[in-house]
Order: sequence, then C-alpha cells, then structure tokens
Amino acid sequence: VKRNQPYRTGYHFQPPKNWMNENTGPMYFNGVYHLFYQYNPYSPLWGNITWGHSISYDLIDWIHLDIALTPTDSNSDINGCWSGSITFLQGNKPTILYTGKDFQNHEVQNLALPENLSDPFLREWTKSPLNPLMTPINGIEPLLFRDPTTAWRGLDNIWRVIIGAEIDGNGLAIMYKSGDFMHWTRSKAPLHSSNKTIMWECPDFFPVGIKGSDGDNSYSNEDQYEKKHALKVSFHSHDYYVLGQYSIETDEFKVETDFMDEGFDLRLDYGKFYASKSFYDSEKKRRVVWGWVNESDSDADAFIKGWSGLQSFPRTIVLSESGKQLLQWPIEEIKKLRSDEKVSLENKMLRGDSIIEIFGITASQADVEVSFEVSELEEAELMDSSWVDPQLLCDGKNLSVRGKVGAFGLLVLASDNLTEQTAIFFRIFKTDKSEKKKYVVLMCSDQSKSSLRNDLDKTTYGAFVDLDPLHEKITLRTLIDHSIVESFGGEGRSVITTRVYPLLAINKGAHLYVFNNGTKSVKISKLNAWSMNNAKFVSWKGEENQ
Ligand code: DQQ
Repeated sequence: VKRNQPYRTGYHFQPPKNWMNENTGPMYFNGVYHLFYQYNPYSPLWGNITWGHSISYDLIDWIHLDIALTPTDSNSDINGCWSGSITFLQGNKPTILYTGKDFQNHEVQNLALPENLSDPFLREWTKSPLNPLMTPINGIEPLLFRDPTTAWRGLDNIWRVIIGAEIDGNGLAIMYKSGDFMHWTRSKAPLHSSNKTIMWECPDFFPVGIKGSDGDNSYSNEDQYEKKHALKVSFHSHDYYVLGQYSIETDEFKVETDFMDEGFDLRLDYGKFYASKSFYDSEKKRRVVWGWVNESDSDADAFIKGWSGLQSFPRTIVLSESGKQLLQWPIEEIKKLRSDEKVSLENKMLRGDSIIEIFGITASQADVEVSFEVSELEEAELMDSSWVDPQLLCDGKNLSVRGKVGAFGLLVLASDNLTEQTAIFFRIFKTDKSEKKKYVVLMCSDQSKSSLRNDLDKTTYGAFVDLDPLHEKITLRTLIDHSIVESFGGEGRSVITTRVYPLLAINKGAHLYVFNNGTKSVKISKLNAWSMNNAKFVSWKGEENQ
C-alpha cells in the first residue's frame, strides 16, 4: 500500500511495516549478508519480539524473508526472542545464541541452528532441544541477563561469550566458557564491569587493528599484542565504548580509559543510535556496525505511519591512527546509490553571516561531503574550562547565539523560507595557551527548528571532535534520508544521528544550504553533494515493499 509516507527512507533499512528495534546477529555467509532484527510482527510499537530476517548481496538492496525465530517454548522463549549474535562454529557453521524470555519472564540464553545449510538464504532455524543453555543462577538478576555476543575461541580451543547484566546496581559483562558450545560455565570474573552505570545491554567485543581495519574474531598468539579490543555496551540511551588490551591467556581486559571517566566520553554516536552490533565481513576484510535509530515522534504517529524504527546506514569501524578512538564511515557500497545529479563547489569563501543554497540535487535524499578551512583561528572565543558537556554547549550556544569562528556547517531538510531546518555545524574555541591542545572543535546537530510540528522530541546533540583545525580541514559528511540525518565529523571521529519530521521540507520541498553564522570568514575547500537513488527492498515473494 503506497500511502503518503514523507518519513519513510529511500536507502536506510526498514521492514515493510511494524516495529523494529536493534539488529541482532548480522553476518556474511557464503556470499550473502544477513540482517536479523528485533521485530514485532503485529504492531508498530514494541512487543511480541521475534527475529525479523532480511538478506542482501551488497548491504544496499534487501530481500525481506520470513521471520527466523518466534517465541514457542515455555522454558526458553515463550515471552520473546530477544537479542543475540551469530558465531561460526568449526566447519564454518553459523549458529545463533539469543536471549529468550521464559514463562516466568526470566532471561535465559538459547541456541538455534540453520535447518538446512544448503539453503543459500538460511530461511529456517531450529532451536536446540537443550535450551535454555544458560539460566540466571548464582546471584544473576533474572530480568537483567541478556544479549550474548559473538563467541570466540581461545588458544585452549575453549569458547568464550559475554552476556550483559546488572548485579547490585552495577553494569557488567559476565563471561561464560564452553568446550562444545552447548554446556556453558560461568567464569568467576566478568570480562569487565562498572559501578558508574546501570544494566549493560547488547555488549559487543571485538579486536581492532592498530594498522587498518582488521577486526577478525579469530585469534593467534601474536594477535593480543598487535591488536586492541573495543568493548561497546549500551546504557543511558547511548552506545559507549572503551579500548584496551585483552589477553586470550588470562581473559583479562585492561582498559585504557573507563566508562563514565571524566574527559573520556567515547561513544559510537552522540545522537540517536542504540544497541548497535558489528560483524566481521570476511569478504571485504572489514568490521561493519549497525545501530538502531528509533523514532522521535509519538506512539500515535507510529500507528499513522504503520511503522517504527530504522537501522543506521552500515558503517565500517576501525581504530584511529592515534589509537585513542574508533572511526566510523559509511560503507563504500553507498557510492552505488549516488545518482548523476551531483553538485560541487571548490574554494569558496563563506563570509561571516552568510548562507549559500546548494541547488540541483534532491535535498531530501542526499549524500553531502564538505570540508572547511579557517584562517582566523586566533580570533576564536575562549573556551571556558567548565564547558565539559558538548551537548549542553550545543544547546546553549545554538544558532541564535552568534559566535566568532562558527557556527558554520549545513542546513539540511530546510524549507525555502527556513522556518524548518536541521543545522549540523561546528564552533571552534581557543583554550588557554598553556594547554597542550590549543583549539577545541565542537560539533552540533540542532533539531530545535527541524519541524513546525510540536509533538516531537527535538533534542539537540553535541560532541567534541578530536581534530586540530590549525593543521587539518574540518570535514563533515551528512547522509540525509527523509527523516534520518547521519553526520560524520572529522572523518568519522564523532558521529551524530538524528530523526526529524518536517512538514514543509519534505520530498521536493526540502532544501540544502551551507551557512556561516560566525563573524569570521571560513573557506569551503570542497563540497560534493549527490542525490541518492532508492535502494531496493522486496519481499522474497517478490512484492515491492517501499
Ligand atoms: N532490546 C532487546 C533486549 C535488549 C534491548 C529486546 C535493547 O535484548 O537488551 O528487544 O534495546
């Protein structure tokens, strides 16, 4: 049914209808990418959770298959098939470990295997008769024990997996071990824990190469010295991560900085992006991550639209050159979607208080890359040492506040009279000369004027970007897709994803601008913007879904 759907996406993944939350168990197997996701087949609100299943050959176009896992068994999952992960067992056999809600609503961990490995789409999955394999005993809270990661094998050939939990009010990743993947024993020590957070949902634990993108899950002896590990966990509505050294001999994970440490707020995304999960793409030798981007409109709106929830565009994830953080970037396949409608600018001065419209592309479905240079850095406003929260800073210093170096950036999904606009911008501050870092780059995504509608969450988001504007260009890549805006600052050092629901700035009514609201000039070194074609979403019975 083609209804008027201004907020449905053109190239971000979504099922034909109903509720979707996080992706769970992405994988690449025998030439096919699989995406499973938390899915309510009956309603556009959360509930009746099953594993939706879609496949793709290129992570761009998708075929929706039948549901892979539904609640069936009173002792293991009758109240929901919640999140989990894929692990490849010996002989390259994919298996699912997932959390089930049993008849008492207790959270337990279960196993499922493909019914027929020669089916290229792996449409049917069979649950193990041994389920549940792990139950909340020995002090584990029965309602706070879920989301097993991809398991990995140590040099002793024993499998390890971690599971998100909360004990005594603290978040932790409990470790379990098994020789046969069926019988699991809880390790005394968790992989990691924190007394500064609540429940850890959807942990993700993976190696990141010091050089390049090697995020493979298999280990050799040297690996532990050459690779760092990232532990991502989801709490307080965001996906936080830490980096550290993991020893496959002792299972110790020594973190470099810890969750909620002052001054080290490492997140995969500083906007709307939760319960993400990554996988190792053995074909392209890279690690790819997806996050759940939920709605900012109301439950009543969900019924009008008939759906809720998006996946971010898949991103590669690598360790930065500095080794201090992760970098994310839209997978290269995105280029296939760029249409011939392209606009470019080069070396254009943007004076203080000026705005340029970028004509000639479909601004409601676009990919925009822009880089800025600032010559009058010395003139930047002084950073106050009490400004530690970038989100607050973006909120207080929003567009109505005139700065010196910045705000400059993009206005996306803007109406022609600018009454609606989503602003993604930078501001640069100078720190005290005695400090090592002379400039601070703030990146903001301001949704406060994104729609003339009022019944929306229009939170402004912000992040610091770890770049030196004295020696580097300030770059921004923004993916615009009707109601989702994903912005990558500083080559993927800080990412902010948001949801917006304009009334006027929809389809052909959407405009794109570059602006400089500061008093100092900035130079647009380069801007490229493309209209994006639609990705193809079909159900395997052949109907077009979007
Ligand atoms: N969503 C799942 C849980 C997970 C939570 C249930 C995070 O397994 O902890 O749909 O969004």
